[in-house]
Amino acid sequence: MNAAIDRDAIKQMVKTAVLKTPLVDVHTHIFDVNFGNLLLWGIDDLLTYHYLTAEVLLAAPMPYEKFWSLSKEEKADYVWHHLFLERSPISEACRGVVTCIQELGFDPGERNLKSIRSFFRDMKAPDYIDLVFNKANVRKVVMTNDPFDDTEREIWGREIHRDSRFSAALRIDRLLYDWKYSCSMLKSWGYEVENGLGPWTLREIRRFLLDWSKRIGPVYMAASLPPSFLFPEKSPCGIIIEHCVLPVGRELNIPFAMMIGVKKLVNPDLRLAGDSVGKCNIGVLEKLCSEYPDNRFLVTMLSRENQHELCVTARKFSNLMIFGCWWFLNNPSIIDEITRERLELLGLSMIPQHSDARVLDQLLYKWRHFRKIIVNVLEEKYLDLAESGWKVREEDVNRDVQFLFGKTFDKFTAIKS
Ligand code: HDL
Ligand code: ZN
Repeated sequence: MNAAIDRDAIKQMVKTAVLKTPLVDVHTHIFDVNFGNLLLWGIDDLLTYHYLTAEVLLAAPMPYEKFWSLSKEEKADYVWHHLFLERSPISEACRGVVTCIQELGFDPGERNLKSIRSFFRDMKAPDYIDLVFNKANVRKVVMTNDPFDDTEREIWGREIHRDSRFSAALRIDRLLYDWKYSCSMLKSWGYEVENGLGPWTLREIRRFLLDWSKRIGPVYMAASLPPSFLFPEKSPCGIIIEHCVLPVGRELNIPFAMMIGVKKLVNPDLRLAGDSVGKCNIGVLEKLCSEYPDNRFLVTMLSRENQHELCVTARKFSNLMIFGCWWFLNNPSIIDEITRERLELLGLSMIPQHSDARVLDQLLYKWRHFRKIIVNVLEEKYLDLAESGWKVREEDVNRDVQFLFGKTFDKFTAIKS
């Protein structure tokens, strides 16, 4: 007869393990202090996050060019007034700001934006990075590094002392999807490339990828891809992936991170907030994983409708690792659903979440909100195990959470943990 299950003890093990395990955030848009103003932080950057831009222009429409002409503080005031004071901040992006304010020791109930702003006036970026990483219990983040961004490229050209908490990722969207532009840029940087993507040009693109990999030491190469992404394809994207990205990935032993399903700028007037979502063809992933067994693929998909088939596909290929509840999926109701189906179909062989943080402070809320959800889901899974007679031990739960919170990623990207 099974010993009585100590349900409270199991719940406590899970909660403790999830809260105390420092995690790796495998995809963000934040930068270490070398990158100056590219690192966004503080209440006004939080309030002008593009998710909130979209939401405030629903609640309180104004002509786009008028909104974009406002200063950052004026935009933040507009968001605060219409989304926090005129109505409850009930959306996930609004709730996130409230959580950040609370995490920083303020009483959000006072609704006092002025006093929160004064806190940031004396704060310095290096100190705030330490504060946020410690409070969010994050041990490492992966940046998004775009060689075609002029500001970023200039900084990488300097002798910089890297912060080991910030890993690099080589982001190649523009190489794949704006070949005319990126061809001209590569030419200006001394690569002998032609529009025609002949053998010599492909060799030079590989040299470009290798040069940048040497410069920034990426843990993966990454690109966001549209719902219509097909492979193989006689397009610049398809040709460059086949003849440049995949060979370089094998040579450097780093994965290609494909973030699939974004429909760029369905409303261009919203700028960064103007992208939308579409379901993609999972067969493309089956083909890539099966035909390139020596490449590894980190994959996240934007459409909720792709999630179950993505889980099933991840069961078929050990060179495929799925990650995160990306962007429009990063909401409690969907995170709960996706995390359950991933644990049920993949066990611990998946990376449950990334923050996609664009503002440093967002690590505070995105991870607090996610930890709350995965505690509930894991409690249920371990209690189910216990009811089947398995002895749930604290050291096992700690080990499992370490897998989910970074060890699996480090192993898949061949990084020493
Ligand atoms: O392409 C990406 O990396 C996306 O995450 C976009 O940056 C998007 O704008 C975003 O911030 N999503 O959370
Ligand atoms: Zn992103």
